[in-house]
Order: sequence, then C-alpha cells, then structure tokens
Amino acid sequence: MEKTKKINTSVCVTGLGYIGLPTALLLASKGFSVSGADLNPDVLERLSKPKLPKQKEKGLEELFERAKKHGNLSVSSTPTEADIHIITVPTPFKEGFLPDISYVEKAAENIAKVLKKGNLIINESTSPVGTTKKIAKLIKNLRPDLDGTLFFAYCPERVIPGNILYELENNDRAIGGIDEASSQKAVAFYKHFVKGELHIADADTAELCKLAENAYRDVSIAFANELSMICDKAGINTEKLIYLANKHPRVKILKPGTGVGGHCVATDPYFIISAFKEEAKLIAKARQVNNQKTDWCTEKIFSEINDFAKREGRKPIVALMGLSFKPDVDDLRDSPALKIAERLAENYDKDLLFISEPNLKEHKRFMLSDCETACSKADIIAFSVAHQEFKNLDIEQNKIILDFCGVFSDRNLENKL
Ligand code: SAJ
Repeated sequence: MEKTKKINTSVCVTGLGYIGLPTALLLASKGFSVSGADLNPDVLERLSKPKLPKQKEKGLEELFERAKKHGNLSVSSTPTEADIHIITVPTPFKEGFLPDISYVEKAAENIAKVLKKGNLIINESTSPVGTTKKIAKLIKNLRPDLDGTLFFAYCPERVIPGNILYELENNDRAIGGIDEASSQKAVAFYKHFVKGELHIADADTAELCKLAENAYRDVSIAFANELSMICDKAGINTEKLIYLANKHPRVKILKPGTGVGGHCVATDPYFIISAFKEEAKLIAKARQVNNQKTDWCTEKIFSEINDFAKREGRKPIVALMGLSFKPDVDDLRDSPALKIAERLAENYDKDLLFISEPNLKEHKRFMLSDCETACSKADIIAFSVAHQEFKNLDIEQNKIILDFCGVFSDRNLENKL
C-alpha cells in the first residue's frame, strides 16, 4: 500500500453520493484530513464499516480501505469544521422541469453553522446559473460575523461513471470563483490532486459551462437518434451510414440508442431550458427527440410481436437485453432500457418475457435471466444496452434481432461493407 503524506488542510465533503464519495476518498489518499457528511443513515452505516461492498467503480474499494487504515476519513450526518467545504449533493428538478436547488441550500445552511474565517466553500453540484452567488448571499445572511472573510467557487466535476477516479484526477476543470481571490484559492486546492489543467472563469460562466457540456452531448446524441429513425424509414443501415459519414475529417456522429438516461445528460439541459425558454430551442428539441426514441424502440418491439403473432399463429417469447442507463454499469437512474422493460411488463405476458442485465444480480421488480438463456428461449431479442457481455453471444439464425444500440455494429460492418 502506497504511503500517504499528510497535508495540513482539512476538507469536509457534504453529500457522499457517486461524486462526493470518490472525491472524499481521493482527497484522503492525497493526505488531506477528510470528513464526509450525509443525511442518509444507510450511507453512513455503509461507510462506518472497514470495507466497502463490491463496487462496479474501479479503485473505490482500495481507496476506502486505505483511508480507513490511515484514519483520515470520518463520516457524520452534518458537516464538521474544516478549512475547505465541498458541496456534492443532488440537484433534481421539480414539477415542470424546474431545477430544485433545495439540497444545495440545505447543505449551505448546515455548513454555515461550522464556518470559520478564511474558509473556502466550493459547490460541485450541477447548478443553474447564479447558484454560487446565491449560496454566498445565503451564508452571508446566516453568518454576518464572517462577512468578507470567506471564499466561494463553483468547480463542476466532469467524470464519467465507470471511470470516476481516473477522470477526477486527470480531467481539466473549470474553476469559477465569485471573485479573483476565491478562484485563486480554489485553484491552489485542486492543484493538490488534479493533474488536468485548471481553467479560471467566473462562477456564472463555470455553472453554464457544466450545463452546456451535457446539453451539447444530449444534442449530439439526439442527432444520432434522429438519424437512426430516418435510416429505418429509408431502409438504410444506420451503422454503415454513420461509419461512412465519420470517415469525413470533420464529422463525428455519436451512437444512436434507446434514448438518453442517467442523472446528467438527460437532466442538465432542463436547467438551461427553464431559465432561457425563448433561446434554448435546439436544446429543448433534442430532449424531446431523445425521449421519443425510447417510445419508438418500445413501439418497434410491439410491432415485431404483432407481426410474429400474425405470421406464426402464436405469441412470441421476447428477450430484452440490458436495463442500465448505459453500457457496462449497474446504474439504472433514468434508464431508457428500464422504461422499455416497464412498458413490456405492463403490456405483455409475463411468462413470455425474459430480461437480462449482466451487471445486476437481482432487480426488485423483474426476474433476471442470464444472457444465454434469454437468447436461446426468445423468438425476438431486443438489445437495449450495448454491454460487453452481449457482443460475443452466439445467436441462432432464426431469431429476430432488434439491435437498438449497435451491439453487433462491428460484426455488421464486417459483413456489410
Ligand atoms: N449515449 C448514447 N449514445 C452515445 C453516447 C451516450 O445514446 O454515443 C447515452 C448513454 O447510453 C446514456 C446517456 O447517453 O444513456 C448518457 O451517457 P454518457 O456516457 O454520455 O454520459 P454520463 O451521463 O454517464 O456522464 C455525463 C458526461 N458528460 C459529457 O460527456 C458531456 C460526464 O463527463 C459528466 O461528468 C456527467 O455527465 C455529469 O456528471 O454531469
């Protein structure tokens, strides 16, 4: 086990979710004295044990064990005194897709109680433009005694689930202080553990930058999804088309799929849309296209079921391959594949439906089957997520395959070019 050199700075991370926990662990491994705060007693119970249960996220268990061994990670239900406070809490939306920053505000209120002169407060939660200034104002009202002595910055994360620890250290970051001194203080902090470049901006720009990155990805995926529906109508192979178009030096079309899921790309664009209704036309349309793609895939499965029943005089057995929101993760948040599974379960015979998700042992609603069994039993096999486990499946010739996410794109391209 690598030796941890102690850094004489304490950090408190509020919100120990999928960004907060890896951040806290990485900081502990770099020698900071780290405390974590989370309102959820289950999270605290899990983190009070000497080891983490098996994680899909690479390296997390090892860092946790190391932090426990070195004794520089503690957890509690409320923030504790620290030189630097990081907020990594969820920012969901309310009715009408309006951003709900109440968790960030609650975190700021709790942090306010333990603040001292000279503390730096960093918001990393995805937030609507203006949130960091709002937090600074809220804290100023709660702690007028510290007015003018605190620093505030917005420093969004950019990590991809599945590769979080690597990307936390290696990605560039935008650092948006509410003033120059805050930006400089935040840069000095991130320099300790980020190898990527640190780019200074003001807080509003950094906030919009985070939202723009995910909206850009959503728009790009919408383009691919729209193209896949056009190709289907035109009888053109989408994968071959995208493969050929991407041979142009300035074209890079992404992969079509069953829609866009997860808690970032599918949600952050709404933070722009709700604040800039008049202007955000393309961003709003992309959201619609990506949501519609999930319905389109569901309808395709039902139309195939009906055709089969008419042709064969019996109802087909259907296998849905994949439930998670993207390949090779066990995360089901806002998953389009899960939505398809739910619609199939609601509208089709339970005993004619097989669902396979190799990244999960079990699911509270669905009985899961292994990939081979699902494929061998089914008449229609719908691939909703391009998991590695699916790529080398040996599928009998007589099966009807609906490959919504390019599981077999390499194989198909070899055959069709
Ligand atoms: N998807 C496609 N086709 C593609 C790529 C993705 O359909 O070609 C789908 C995925 O299947 C998934 C959804 O898009 O349903 C989102 O997946 P993702 O891998 O694009 O992104 P996330 O949500 O895991 O992480 C994103 C990343 N943002 C960008 O790439 C701009 C990540 O860097 C951010 O840190 C993260 O959001 C976040 O926390 O905001």
